[in-house]
Amino acid sequence: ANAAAKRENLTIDNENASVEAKRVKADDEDEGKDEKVSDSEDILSRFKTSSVLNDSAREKIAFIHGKIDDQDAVVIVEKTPFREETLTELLTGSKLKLEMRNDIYSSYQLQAPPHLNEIKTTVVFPATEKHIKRHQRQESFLVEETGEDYRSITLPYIQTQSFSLQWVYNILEKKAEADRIVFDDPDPHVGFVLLPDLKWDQKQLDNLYLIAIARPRSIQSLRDLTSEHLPLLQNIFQKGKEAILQRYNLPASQLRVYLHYQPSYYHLHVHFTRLGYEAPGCGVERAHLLSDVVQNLQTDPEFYKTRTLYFPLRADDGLLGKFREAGRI
Ligand code: GTA
Repeated sequence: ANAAAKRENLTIDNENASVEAKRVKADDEDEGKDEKVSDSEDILSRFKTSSVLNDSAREKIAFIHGKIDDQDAVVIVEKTPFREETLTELLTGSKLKLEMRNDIYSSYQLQAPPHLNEIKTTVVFPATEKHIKRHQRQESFLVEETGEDYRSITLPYIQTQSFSLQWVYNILEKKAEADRIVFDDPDPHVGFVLLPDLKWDQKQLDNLYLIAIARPRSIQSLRDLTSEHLPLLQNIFQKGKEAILQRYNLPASQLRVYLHYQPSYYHLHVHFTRLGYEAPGCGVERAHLLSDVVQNLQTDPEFYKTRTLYFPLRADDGLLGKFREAGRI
């Protein structure tokens, strides 16, 4: 295709905190011509499904493993929340197919126009074995990790087995997602980049999800934090909250700000999610509130180096195998 790639540039209107989507053309050579041209739009036409790794009727999400040109891929499809500002159009502008009627009750299949019936889709391609495994439905086990376990079991494992951080460096170096950045503090010691998380389509604030990626590259996780990092953490907390208030008109009292332990990606980052939204991984067994982390480090500079931390690991996680081999579970 000779046409240019397009991207969705979503902006939030501060005044009424409603989200407004604006289509921006990266190259306007083909104005008004072919809509289906960028990589992301035709990559799935070559997708051959191998298996459904996991799905949830309640969350309306499915994780699918397949191949694209004989290479592994993972596709995540997720039905998105309703948007208040399009509900009227959805009800008045759709076709209704009657399923049953009984007295004052009736049920229908509503056939919505395509622009009100979008499915958020994430493609991981080429995907590694680890990407495929981590989306598979599986039992989890709670692990108890002492500071010594971290040094002797976890650290050697994550040094060899972690996901690539290329996407993180691309963001920090503005090689990817530069147009999505909400706030950027360039300071090499306390700076960070705040931007929408991959999981958020930015269409509504109900499931707001941003991540703040720290500029220093040497902090892998909560375990590396000491009181020396308090200025960085406080800067992320303060400026992150201010940027979200300014851009989305959401006060700090509406936010859940936390770190994961274990994270999937071992480069320090902080999750900012809407309080009312049950984001994946926001449970007590994995999320550590940033305000607690700050207080713990103020009380004990070595808190996270010495304390026993608890977290769930999936049955086929290699790290769980290492804890088993060491007789720690
Ligand atoms: N902006 O390229 C990226 C990108 N990547 C590769 C990851 N993230 C990205 N954000 C941007 N661009 O919140 C985000 C992730 C995550 C954060 C890393 O960075 O979405 P973490 O290291 O603590 O890892 O945080 P976490 O939270 O475990 O991430 P993971 O494993 O991706 O998600 C946890 C659970 O969420 C999964 O088990 C699954 O149930 C669910 N999930 C995963 N991906 C999706 C998805 N695309 N849509 C919906 N649910 C998903």
